[in-house]
Amino acid sequence: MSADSRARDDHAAEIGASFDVVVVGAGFAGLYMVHRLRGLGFTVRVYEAGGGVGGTWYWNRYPGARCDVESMQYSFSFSEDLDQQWDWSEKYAPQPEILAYANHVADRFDLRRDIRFDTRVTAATFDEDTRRWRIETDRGDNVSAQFCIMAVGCLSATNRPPFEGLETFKGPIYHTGEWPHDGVDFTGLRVGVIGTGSSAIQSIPIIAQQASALTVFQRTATYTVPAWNETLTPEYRAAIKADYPALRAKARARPTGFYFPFNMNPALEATPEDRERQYEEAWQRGGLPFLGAYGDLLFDKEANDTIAEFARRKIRGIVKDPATAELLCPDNVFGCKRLCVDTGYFETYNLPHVELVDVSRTPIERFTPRGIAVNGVEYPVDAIVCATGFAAMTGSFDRIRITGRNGLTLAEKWQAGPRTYLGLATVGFPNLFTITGPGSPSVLASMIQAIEQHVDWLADCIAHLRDIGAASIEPIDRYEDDWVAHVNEVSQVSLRSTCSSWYVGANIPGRPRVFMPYIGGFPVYVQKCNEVMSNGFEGFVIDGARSTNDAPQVRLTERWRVPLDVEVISPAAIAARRVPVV
Ligand code: N01
Repeated sequence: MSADSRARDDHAAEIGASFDVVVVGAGFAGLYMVHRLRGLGFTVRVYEAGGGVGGTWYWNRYPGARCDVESMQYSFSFSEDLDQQWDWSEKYAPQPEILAYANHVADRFDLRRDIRFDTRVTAATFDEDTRRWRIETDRGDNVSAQFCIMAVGCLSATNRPPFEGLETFKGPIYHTGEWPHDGVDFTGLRVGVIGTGSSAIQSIPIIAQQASALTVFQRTATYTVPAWNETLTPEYRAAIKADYPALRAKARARPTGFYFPFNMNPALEATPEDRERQYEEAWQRGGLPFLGAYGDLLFDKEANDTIAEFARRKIRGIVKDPATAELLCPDNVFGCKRLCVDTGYFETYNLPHVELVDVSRTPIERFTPRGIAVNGVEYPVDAIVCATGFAAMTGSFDRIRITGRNGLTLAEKWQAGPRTYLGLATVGFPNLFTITGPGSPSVLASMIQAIEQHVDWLADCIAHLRDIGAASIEPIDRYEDDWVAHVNEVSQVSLRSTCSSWYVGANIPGRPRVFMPYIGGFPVYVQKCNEVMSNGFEGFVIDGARSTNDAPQVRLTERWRVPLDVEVISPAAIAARRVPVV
């Protein structure tokens, strides 16, 4: 059944029902979580605000949406049969195909029966007497669970800037992150797009094909690398499938959680001619691996200047109008904001009906009934697309009233920035877990790998707690403080911490400026999680366990043991500032 063909979920409100685990969200994280928990015999209820599974890929249906990690890797790795039987059509699959994959997974593993769709969790409250969570939804559900798992996504809560005069605009206003399910036909319309991040860069070339006029409002110019997307041949797929586990293992050993060849040498030790050749080759391979051209690009500003200048030369070579080309040339650190991957983005500005408006110095003044005003000029448009991004990492938590011990809310605790232990849990909120939460590699790794590692860790953890009859688990202050300090310290060695990106919450005025994902690399992080578990959940206090003289038995999911024969990027390499990350 496709997500779109479903009737609205009309389940009667469940009041007083009790589960082992409630999972919030049925994106890739929620889907795999319910699969693992059910396999372990736990009772689970999943609540999903959308009308179907898929999370990000359910909501982000804007034209041109597709992944920018190669599909053969941007997919679940937990089932060899699934890997073997699913065929990706393109190097970077389009959104409908990724959504179809999510639906296939839900059907194949019979996951829907535990999911309540069209149901948004509004509150989660910890009851200190019972040590259970009470979960409430906008449909009147009021249930309890020993564990509550937030699988709410890192980029889910849309950022809708409160432009003045918004309500006066006569035409439709769309947000890329909440795109109409029936699609939008811009044929013959004058369209305004606000923003030039990944969503805009993917959608602008397609919208330009339909619109009679397209005006792009740019606040910050963006670095983007060609995708060189292509159809996958049966031979290519077969070659990977012949030893898929090997590719998956290599991917897990990479700082990014996905595999691509990279060069650990420093850019500044190469001659200008060698650098040029290296960058050109990397550009011709395209995509996010472009940042792997040298090992020091995100650590040494001088090295970074060389790749930034190369990228600017490319822009000037593509965009014919020199003034437009200059406006499109970013002047910030290359890869500091999330690198974009495009198909024909810069070329779009050579079309006669496409205009670029700089709003970096004079911001958008207001929406008018017929358009958008900037610096006293009204740009007439029939429809507006806000490609303005998300309240990243913490925005999805802000939409739920989460109350832990002593009446403390998560919003209060995270007022100055999110605080977690390993991005998995937070002091004051026992038995509450976050999948790819702030403080974990999450958005700096291939998301599906990051999700699977968290889900497996949590499944192993919850099974262990059941084995020992424990009532609750909660991080210890000191360990959380140390982890938050470590996440912050590691971020300082990277140039990524230097610009106003959504990684630091700076895309939205008023949010605390904190580098939220863990930048120390995926395998280093996985090893840390493994150690914590192997040491009997070091850094957590476990309450109410049966007394036993046995040493704690842990159930670490085998594939997350980092094999000794893979090259792991070590903390020493990070300190030496030689880590190609994307
Ligand atoms: O959002 P963004 P996104 N006035 O925050 C501008 C993932 N993703 O949805 O840079 C004018 O990147 C804002 O300007 P500035 C990926 O991780 C992946 O595009 O803040 N402009 C910026 O240009 C990505 O990074 C894919 O100065 C305003 C844009 O809006 C993340 O999601 C595809 C403004 C927002 O860009 C977010 O991407 C899509 C204002 N008031 C997304 N407010 C793949 O390819 C904001 N902007 C897999």
